[in-house]
Amino acid sequence: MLLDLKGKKILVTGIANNRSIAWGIAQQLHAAGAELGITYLPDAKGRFESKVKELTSPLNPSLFLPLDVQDSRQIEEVFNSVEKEWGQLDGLVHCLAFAGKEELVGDYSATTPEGFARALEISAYSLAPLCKHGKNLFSQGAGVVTLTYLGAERAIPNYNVMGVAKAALEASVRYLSAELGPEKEVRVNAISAGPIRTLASSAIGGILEMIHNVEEKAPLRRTVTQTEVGNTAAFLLSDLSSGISGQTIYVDSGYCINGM
Ligand code: NAD
Ligand code: IMJ
Repeated sequence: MLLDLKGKKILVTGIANNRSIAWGIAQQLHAAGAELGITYLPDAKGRFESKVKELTSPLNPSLFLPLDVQDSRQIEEVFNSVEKEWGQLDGLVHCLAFAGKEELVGDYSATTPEGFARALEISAYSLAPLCKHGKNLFSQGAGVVTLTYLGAERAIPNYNVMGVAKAALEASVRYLSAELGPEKEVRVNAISAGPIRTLASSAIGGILEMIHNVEEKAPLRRTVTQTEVGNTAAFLLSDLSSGISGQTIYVDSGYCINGM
């Protein structure tokens, strides 16, 4: 097999349910032979934990850990476990974002400083501490992949502060790529996915309109699937992409090439 992740230990964040993009990624990484570690966002009632555990158990993850990226102790504990159980890290998937609902409707100028800080902290900043803690554990040629959206570079209705966060995330990918490349050829890249119906998109006004727009105008005349994003993540975490770092790769049916 050309695309081979056998022997690679990869940590996947951002699985909430069976529609999550991170779930599509985890399945394709598993299919390519990777050994997986899964993190979930802990909540008071433990509902996410049991749901994500049940969903991911067919992939036999060798690590299953709570991670709220706003909690620096949890970040430390995740990497302590990676060090103890794996001793190395060959891949990291950052597939999470959050902004307050009220920030994702109406005027961008109405964004509050608290709303701005929270969206940027969770959706963009979090990649930096994950890479910092991963630094000593990354193997030669390890990969980091994050998820972004076209709203980073175009004004897309209601995306608002998330667009600003994704712009910061894409810039972070370039800075982290410059930082992590020299020593061990660790590569950092982003996948810019087209609109997909997930928990994080279905709650949004105008998502169906955006999807219809893609179906009418994208070169492929259809939306993309979680599996297609997963296949690109597998490529970016494999040795097949050994020359690629600091990039944003579009998995969007070609939508972003259109002039209008
Ligand atoms: P999702 O709701 O399934 O995933 C979002 C994840 O973020 C959830 O698992 C949630 O638990 C996690 N999360 C939120 N706050 C967190 C925190 N403080 N700490 C740790 N985890 C936290 O939705 P999705 O669409 O699969 O989103 C995954 C990524 O894909 C996001 O970065 C999103 O911006 C990006 N993306 C989505 C689309 C789309 O149309 N769905 C398009 C392009 C990019
Ligand atoms: C999100 C908002 C506005 C327009 C949007 C989206 N379009 C798409 C999304 C057109 C495709 C989904 N997307 C790319 C995201 O990154 C979503 C992030 C997000 C979603 C929610 C919904 C529920 C909530 N907070 C959120 N924070 C971030 O409370």
